[in-house]
Amino acid sequence: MPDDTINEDELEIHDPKRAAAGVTGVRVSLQRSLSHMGLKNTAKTLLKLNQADGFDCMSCAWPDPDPENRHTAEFCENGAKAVAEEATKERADPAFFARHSIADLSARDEYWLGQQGRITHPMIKRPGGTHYEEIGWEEALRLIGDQLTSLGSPDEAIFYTSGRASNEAAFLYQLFVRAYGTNNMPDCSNMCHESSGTALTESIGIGKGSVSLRDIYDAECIVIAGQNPGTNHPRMLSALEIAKRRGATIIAINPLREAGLVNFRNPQKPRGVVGKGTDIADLHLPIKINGDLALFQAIGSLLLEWDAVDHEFVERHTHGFEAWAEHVRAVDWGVVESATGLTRAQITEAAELIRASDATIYCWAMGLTQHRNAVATIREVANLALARGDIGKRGAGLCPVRGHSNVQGDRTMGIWERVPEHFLDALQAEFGFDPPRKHGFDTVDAIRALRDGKAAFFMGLGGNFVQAAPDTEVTAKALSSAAMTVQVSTKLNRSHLECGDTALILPTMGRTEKLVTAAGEQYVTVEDSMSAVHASRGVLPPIGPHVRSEVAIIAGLAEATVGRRDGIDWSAMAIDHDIIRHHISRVVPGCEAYTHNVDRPGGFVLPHPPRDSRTFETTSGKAEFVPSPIELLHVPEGHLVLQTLRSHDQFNTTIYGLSDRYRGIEDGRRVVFVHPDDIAAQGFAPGDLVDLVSRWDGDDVTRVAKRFRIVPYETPRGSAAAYYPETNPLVPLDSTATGSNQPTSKSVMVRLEPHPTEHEANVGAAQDDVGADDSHKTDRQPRHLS
Ligand SMILES: Nc1nc2c(c(=O)[nH]1)N[C@H]1C(S)=C(S)[C@@H](COP(=O)(O)OP(=O)(O)OC[C@H]3O[C@@H](n4cnc5c(=O)[nH]c(N)nc54)[C@H](O)[C@@H]3O)O[C@H]1N2
Ligand SMILES: Nc1nc2c(c(=O)[nH]1)N[C@H]1C(S)=C(S)[C@@H](COP(=O)(O)OP(=O)(O)OC[C@H]3O[C@@H](n4cnc5c(=O)[nH]c(N)nc54)[C@H](O)[C@@H]3O)O[C@H]1N2
Ligand SMILES: [Mo]
Repeated sequence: MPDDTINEDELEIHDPKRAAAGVTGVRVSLQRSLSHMGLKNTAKTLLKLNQADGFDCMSCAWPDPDPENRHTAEFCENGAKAVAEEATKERADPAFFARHSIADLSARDEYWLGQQGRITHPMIKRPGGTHYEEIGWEEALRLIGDQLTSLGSPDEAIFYTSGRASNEAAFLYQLFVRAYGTNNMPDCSNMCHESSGTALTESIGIGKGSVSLRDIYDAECIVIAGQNPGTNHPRMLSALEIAKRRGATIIAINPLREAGLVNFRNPQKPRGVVGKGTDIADLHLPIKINGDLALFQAIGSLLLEWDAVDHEFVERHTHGFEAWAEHVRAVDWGVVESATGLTRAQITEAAELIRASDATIYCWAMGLTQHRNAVATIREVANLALARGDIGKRGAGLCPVRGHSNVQGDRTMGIWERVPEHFLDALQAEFGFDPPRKHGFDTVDAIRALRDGKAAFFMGLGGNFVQAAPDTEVTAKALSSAAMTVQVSTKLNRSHLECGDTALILPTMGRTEKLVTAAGEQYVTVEDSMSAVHASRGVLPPIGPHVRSEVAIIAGLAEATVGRRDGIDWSAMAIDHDIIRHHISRVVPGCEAYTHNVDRPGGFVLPHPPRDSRTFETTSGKAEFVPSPIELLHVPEGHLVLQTLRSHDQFNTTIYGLSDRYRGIEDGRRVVFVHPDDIAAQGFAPGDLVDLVSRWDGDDVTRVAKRFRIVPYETPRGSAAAYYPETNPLVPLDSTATGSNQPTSKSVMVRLEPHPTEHEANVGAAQDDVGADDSHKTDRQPRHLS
C-alpha cells in the first residue's frame, strides 16, 4: 500500500487524481456494463446511446454534437454506468418483496437497495402492512383514483417529478394534475437550477441558458464556476478540449481542484488514451465556499476601472447600468478578499482574461445555485455578461449546465408550480377546462404541507424524494404521515420505505426500452441543457410484461381520477404519442409543428429571444443590471462551511459504487474533506472518526450525521466537503435561497465532534436512545433535539 494511504475499516484514501477519463474511464465503464447487462445488451445499448436514431442518455443534460459529427461511441464513463444501472439483469420481483419486510429493507443502505435490480410488478403496502405485496394494475389505479377523489381539496395532493421524465410524460402529467385541480407540482429543479431560472428570468427575461454547443467551440474565454464536469458532465470536457485547441482560455472557479478541469484525457482520441492529455483550466481560483458574489463584483469593478465595457450593447439593450456600476465601483476589497479567500492579484488575473476575450461563456452548476444568495450571485454573473455584451453573440453567453437529462424539457412542458398565466390560458383553450390559477407547492413547501397535515397524498414521477430533499429526518416523517404515497419507479429506493399509510410502487419502463403499442413503435422526446429538442428511441425489450411506460401509467391514473370529464381521451394518447405531440404543438410556446421538427436527426432548437435577436422580454423590455449587496456568511465560532457534493460513482441518490476515483477515495462514502490546518486547529488528526453536527441561525435544532472519516484535502481554510445524500440530514429545511426557495445544500454550517467510542455510545444510548453502532445504517441518522 502506498505511503499516502490511510486504511481504516474498508476505506482507502489515496492522493487525488489530476487527470480525468482516459483508459481507466473506458475500462471502468465497459466492466460495469458487461457485469450488469451482459455482452449482448452492452453492445445493443452503448452503440445506440446518444445516436440520432437511438436513445438519449439519462445521465446528464449535456447536448449532443450535430448528427454528422458524432462518434460511434458518443457517451462517457458515467453515461455507461447509468445505462448499466437501468438495463441491469437483476430483478426486485414479488418474491423479493415477500422475503424482505419493509423494516428489513429500511436497515439497508441506498447502495444495496439500488443493487436489487428493476422492479417488475406493481406493489402495494396496505395500511398496517409489514411487506409490499403484488397488486394488479387496475386495482392499483382504482385505489389511487379513489384516494384522490376523496380528498377535501385537490390542493391536498402533491405531484413530484424527477427530471428524467420525457416531454410526452411530463406534458401528460401536468395536464392530468391540472385537470384534477392543483398546481402542486414540485420537481427536482426546485433543488437544482431554480436559482438560475429565477435570476435569469429577472436579468434577461428567460430562465434558460443562451449558448449552443457551437458557441462553446467558438468561445475565446470560458468561465466554469461551481461545477465538476469531469464527473457530472464528462462529455463537456470534449467540448472544452475543442475550444481550448481553438485558442480559448478557461477559468475554473472552485474550492476544489477537480480532476478534468486540471487535465483531461479524451478517451475518444488515441492521444487521450495513451498521451498526456489537455490541461483544461488556464487559471484555477480556489475560492472559499460562497465567495462567488463578491468575486464577480470585484471582477466587475476592475472591468469598469479599465473601461472594458461594451457601451454600445449596454446603451441599446440594457437597463440599470449606472446604478450597478456605482454599486460595484464601491466594492470593498477587504470584504472581497475575506469572502473569497483570493488575493487581489488572482482576481485581477481572471478579470484580465475576461477583458482580453471578445466572446466569453459563463458556465455554472450546483456550486452557485445552492446558497442563500444564489439568485444574487447568478444575477451578478449576468451583470458581467451584459457589461461585456456577451449575450446574443457567437461564442458568448450564459450557460447554466443542467443536471437531469430532461429537467429543462419538463419545465418547458409545464411541470412548474408557478407556471406562467399564458401557459394556463393555452391549456384552457386547447382542452376546454379551467386550470387552477393559484400557485402550487414547490419542494420545500410540499414538505412543510405534508409535515403540517395540509397535504395527505404524495406521488413521485421518478426520483427519490426522501433522499434528495433537505432535512432527511423531517422529510421522512412528513412523507410517512401521508395517507397515500405513490412512486413511479424503475428501481427500489428509500422513498419506497418512508411511505404513507397505503403505499404503491408502479414499475415503469426506462429510456433504454422500446415501447410498442397498438399504434406501433413509439418514441419520446427530450430537451437538453441548450434547448435542443430531439427524439429518443429505446432499443431493448421491456424488462417484463408487467412494467408500463410512464405515459401509460399517467393516462391510466387520469382515467381513474378525472375520467372523461373534460372530454380528454387519455388512453388514445397512451397508445399514440403523436396525439400528445399534437397537443404540445398547440400549447407550448416554440413547439409549433412539434412532431415534424423532432422527428428528424438532431431535432430542433427552441427559440431563445436573447440568443436569437438580443430581445429581452423583461418588464422594461431590456436586459436588467441588478445590483446586490454582498452579505458575508455568518460562520459560528468553531464551525466549517460544508458543501454536499457528488462522488464519481453515483447518480444523485443512486449509488453506483463506493469509490470516488478522482478524489482518491476507495470503498467508503462517509468521509469529510477538510483543509489540513483546519483538522489540526480543531484538535483532530487525519483519519479520525467524527460526527458532523450542523447549526443554523434560523432555528434551534441541532442536526447530526454520524461516523465520518476526516480526509485532509486541498480546499480553502474553513471550507469542507462531504457527499450527498449522506449529509442531507444536516441541511435545514427552512434554510433556502432568497427568491428561489432552493435548499442551501452547499453552505451548511457544521462542527466536527469526535464520534463516541463504543463504550461512550452505549452510555449515551441509555441516556438519549440514540443507536450506538449505526455503521450499517449509512443514510438516515437520528436528529438530536437540543
Ligand atoms: N455522474 C453523474 N452525473 C450527474 C449527476 C450525478 O450525480 N452523477 N447529477 C446530475 C445532476 S441532477 C446535476 S444538478 C449535475 C450536478 O453537477 P455539479 O454541480 O458539478 O455537481 P456537484 O457534485 O454538486 O458539484 C458542485 C461543484 O461545485 C463546487 N462548489 C461547491 N461550493 C461552491 C461554491 O461556493 N463556489 C464555487 N465556485 N464552487 C463551489 C464543488 O467543489 C463541486 O466541484 O450533474 C448531473 N450529472
Ligand atoms: N444535499 C444535497 N441535496 C441535493 C443535491 C445536492 O447537491 N446536495 N442536489 C439536488 C439536485 S441537483 C437534484 S436534481 C435532486 C435529485 O433528486 P431526484 O431526481 O428525486 O433523485 P434521483 O436520485 O435522481 O432519483 C433516482 C430514482 O429515480 C428512479 N428512476 C430512475 N430512472 C427512472 C425513470 O426512467 N423513470 C422513473 N419513473 N423513475 C426512474 C429510480 O427509482 C431511482 O431510485 O437532488 C437534490 N438534492
Ligand atoms: Mo440536479
